[in-house]
Amino acid sequence: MAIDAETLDQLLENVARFVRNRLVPFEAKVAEDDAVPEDLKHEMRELGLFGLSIPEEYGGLGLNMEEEVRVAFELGRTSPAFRSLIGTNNGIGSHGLIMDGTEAQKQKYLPRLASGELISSFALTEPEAGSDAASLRTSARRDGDNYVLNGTKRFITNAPHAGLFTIFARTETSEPKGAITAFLVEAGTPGLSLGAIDKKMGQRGSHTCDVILDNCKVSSAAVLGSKPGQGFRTAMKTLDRGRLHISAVCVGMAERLIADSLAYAMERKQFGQPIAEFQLIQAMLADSRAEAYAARCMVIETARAKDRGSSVTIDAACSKMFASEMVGRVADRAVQIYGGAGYMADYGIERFYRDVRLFRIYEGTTQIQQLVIARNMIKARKDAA
Ligand code: COS
Repeated sequence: MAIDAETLDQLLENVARFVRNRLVPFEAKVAEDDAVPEDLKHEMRELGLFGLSIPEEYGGLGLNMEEEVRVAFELGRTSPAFRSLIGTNNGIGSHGLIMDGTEAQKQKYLPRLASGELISSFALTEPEAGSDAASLRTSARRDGDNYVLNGTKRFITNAPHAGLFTIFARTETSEPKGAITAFLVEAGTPGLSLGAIDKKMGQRGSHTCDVILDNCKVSSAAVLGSKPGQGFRTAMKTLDRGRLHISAVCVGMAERLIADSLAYAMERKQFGQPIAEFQLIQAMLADSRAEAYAARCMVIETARAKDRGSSVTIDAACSKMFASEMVGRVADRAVQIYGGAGYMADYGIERFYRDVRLFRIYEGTTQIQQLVIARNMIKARKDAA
């Protein structure tokens, strides 16, 4: 469902102001403390940021995809740790439930996810199943009306804060991919425990850890959508959407880095003039601007196609591949424009340079996006023949 243009403009303005006035000043502190302050989390809840894409009937803002990516452009303009906090509730942690959950499951969890009272986590990746998600080994053994889960999930975003996990596990059937089932498992369920918080290259303030399942017993009511064997499709559909959201965050981050680089280049003088007057600096600014604009157009266009009900598997993968690689180049040029200052922690540019590296890896590496794009092109051609 879409909101009216005036409400959207107001929301975008509020988010932009919040990012500028409340989040940007805390970027360095969040990285240093490796934590988002509680009062900022509270303000994010007040703004409705945890429920951007959750339908209104469950307490969210009910944004459609285009509206959501426009908000993500704004949220992208600061440290990704802030966006990451609300990212799972708006994306991979809630959309499996929205698309495939039963009405009872939606009623039970979505309102609390929308308000931010509950944080969600999407537990697909395992030590031996990253890109090859279908090879996951976590098992779900039927035991009367229950399932008993065993296995380890790795690098699970927001797991240390999560109240609700979507756990993908293999139920016993003969077909390998068809045997994967998604379970809604609440934190505190006996047999579910967490590993230590991972130490990462960047994105400090956003946390990941292992989720360990040791004879974790859940009732069959925990099967997402109630029908076992649908989990892999749910995961793939969820990632289609998540990839588009991440692409929008990459665009916002690139735009921030370009604005900072431009301001610095106009301020910094060498050889008697601002370095922005030098054509070699201008070339870097122009390349970054053009690439960020291209990514913005891709994201908007794909979001509109999704809102029209078209399949966007290829275009979401194209957007994720292009936007995440693009922001890596933009961050690299930003360090170069800042020169020595770009390498120094005080200026924050090196922090963003480390932060953006993750965009090319999570929710499917660039290589997985290439594979998704090409395979689906071939499939479409075969289907048409
Ligand atoms: N939407 C709906 N269904 C989809 C789909 C999508 N986007 N993509 C695949 N499926 C379905 C297929 O139609 C197929 O169903 P059928 O068996 O009924 O035909 C099934 O899922 C298996 O698909 P496929 O054979 O393509 O699976 P593969 O194991 O060969 O490859 C990739 C799937 C590599 C694309 C998948 O494993 C993947 O995305 N890996 C990356 C995982 C990832 O992003 N991890 C990041 C961590 S999560 S934050």
